[in-house]
Amino acid sequence: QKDYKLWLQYNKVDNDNLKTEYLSNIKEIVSLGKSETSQIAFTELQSALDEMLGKKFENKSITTGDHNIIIGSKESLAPEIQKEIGNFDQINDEGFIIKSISIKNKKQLVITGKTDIGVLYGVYSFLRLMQTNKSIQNLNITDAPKTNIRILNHWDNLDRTVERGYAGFSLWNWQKLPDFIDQRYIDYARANASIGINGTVLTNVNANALILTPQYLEKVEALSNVFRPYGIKVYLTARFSAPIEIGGLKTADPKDAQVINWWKNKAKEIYKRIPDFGGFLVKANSEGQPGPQNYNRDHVDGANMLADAVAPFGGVIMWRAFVYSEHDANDRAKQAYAEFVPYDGKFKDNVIVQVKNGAIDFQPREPFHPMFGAMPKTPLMMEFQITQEYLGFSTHLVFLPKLFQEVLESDTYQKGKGTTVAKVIDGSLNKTKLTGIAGVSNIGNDLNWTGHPFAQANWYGFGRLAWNPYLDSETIADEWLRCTFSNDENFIKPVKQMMMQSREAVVNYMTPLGLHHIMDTGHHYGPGPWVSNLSRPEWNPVYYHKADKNGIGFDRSKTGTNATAQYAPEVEKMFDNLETCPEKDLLWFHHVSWDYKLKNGQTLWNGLALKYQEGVNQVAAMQNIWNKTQKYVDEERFKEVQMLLEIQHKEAKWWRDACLLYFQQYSKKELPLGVEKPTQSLDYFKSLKFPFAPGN
Ligand code: BDP
Repeated sequence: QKDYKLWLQYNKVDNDNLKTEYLSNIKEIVSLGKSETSQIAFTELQSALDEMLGKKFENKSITTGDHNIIIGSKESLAPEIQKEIGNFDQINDEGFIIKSISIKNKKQLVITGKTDIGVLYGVYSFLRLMQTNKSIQNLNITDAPKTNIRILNHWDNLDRTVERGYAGFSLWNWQKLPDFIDQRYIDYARANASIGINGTVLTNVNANALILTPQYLEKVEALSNVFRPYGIKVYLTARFSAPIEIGGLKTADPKDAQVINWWKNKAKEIYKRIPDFGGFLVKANSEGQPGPQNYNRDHVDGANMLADAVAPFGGVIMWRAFVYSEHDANDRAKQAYAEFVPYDGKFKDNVIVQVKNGAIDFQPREPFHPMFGAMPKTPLMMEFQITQEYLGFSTHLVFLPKLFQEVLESDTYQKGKGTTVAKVIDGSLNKTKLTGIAGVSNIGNDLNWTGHPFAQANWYGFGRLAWNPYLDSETIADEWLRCTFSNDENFIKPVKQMMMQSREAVVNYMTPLGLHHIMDTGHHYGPGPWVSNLSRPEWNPVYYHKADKNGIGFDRSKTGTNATAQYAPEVEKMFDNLETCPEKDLLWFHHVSWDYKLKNGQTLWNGLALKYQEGVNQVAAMQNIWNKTQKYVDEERFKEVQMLLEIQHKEAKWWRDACLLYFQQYSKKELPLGVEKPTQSLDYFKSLKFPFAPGN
């Protein structure tokens, strides 16, 4: 099945000139490495070339003729080849060099790196060139990842349900592990390696301590053995109260000697099985999860205690900053910053604080999190959400790298103009040694992995941006389309355009002009701006939009909660001032009247209504584009995407109508010309219930 193969389709090269070029440049393959990883690299190259060029190459151990591909790590290369490659110091341990060289007047193409993993990444990169129909003559490519930890966070439970998962059940079959190794584990590792992902947290942040018992660790060990040759380390979530739940202790106080000892021994036990175990991801004192504060200790105490336990083995602690308390609900957006920034410089070296891209929670659009750039003495890692919890699940086509790029490019101004979030994340700004990007996975056991065929692009794009946070999302879309579907320009151009506009479309039909968190209760599926009855105020949509007869929006400026003061002065000023606050963030930072004049001269009410309509129109335009692609796409994926876009269009209208009818109660104004009239009543929309929405 095509969509199972993801972006590794290796379609036949049907351009004759190109095929001739490829074949004349690849006469033989010489693979020098001996490791399992080297074997994987060779096999990948061999089978990909077979599929693309219809020729099966054997592994020749020596080079006699010219125009061979030589793959192997630095130390496996003959000295004269090493010399031709030049400076290996330009790359780190995971980097690679692809270079056309001349040895004794014979042209050769070398794919090398300092390690076999680097070579494997080089092979995937080389194959991507061919998959995107690029020339392979005279190559000289040096590339290395800009972050250390490029990791998927699986919110997978031990019963195989996936929190916020919309692509079926968890891949991990704990019941059959460790003895049964599903082919899927191998395919998963290969797909990740092909985009440079080097870590996976197997379990949900809302953790279950059972995973740390010997019975489960044996299963984790089996998975880590599968992933290792692909350069992927396994990590687990640590439930802070595990010493009580599975250790029989009376407390989990991080300053208690027995507790400290328990974690030390647990770490020892894990590393005995899994010598390259990555470490722990921890959600503590957040949304009811246990943590150090239960014992009047703080995040530093908790994180450092665990850090000490894994430090002797080279492990890291990824400590999440996603915290907000019901006792201080005046502005949830301010709480993580308020709680964590005072801890700057207090964490151990092997702790990295994991921060969501925005201060609320994975909305279709959020301004960048004010913590980025504000903790110069603490490694911060990015947490993006690949699964579309608030963006239409796996039903809506939304190309997320556009969102990711917007965040990474945001200028924090923390060290003057140009101090972008990307520079915080890759460590270049503050010379941070430990760096990383996490993505909450959208993968499940659906045949196509991600539910929506285009959601594969979000997994792909996440990996590419984790490798290089400066990549352009349009380049990523282009690559992905070519590798996944076709190189035909008549297909690429319009479909790329469809992907590129899909992010703005979802913002427009769900939460335009800075609105946020108005999704329905619990499952976050569909509109629920009216919801006001949840026990914690900051769980209710009304808390976020604050619509009343005077207007709409959350005043976070200095006349309101003053959340803007958490940004650097330049950014604070920009957001604070109505004149300079970007309209895309308007209602995030300001409560403005229904008659407020937007830059295009429309009143806020009319502008808002027109944005909702624009979102619907954009989805219709996406449908138009897709409907013309039939001849470039296999029947199955064509139809799937077509049906999904049809649902997306229906649901975009649902969002528009439900939200506008609801807000209209306050604005008391007619819908402007150009906005379609709702065909249902507000009561109808309110009556819709989704008790079985997935991923809850
Ligand atoms: C929210 C999700 C919830 C997660 C939480 C988290 O609704 O399921 O547990 O974030 O990130 O987005 O911890």
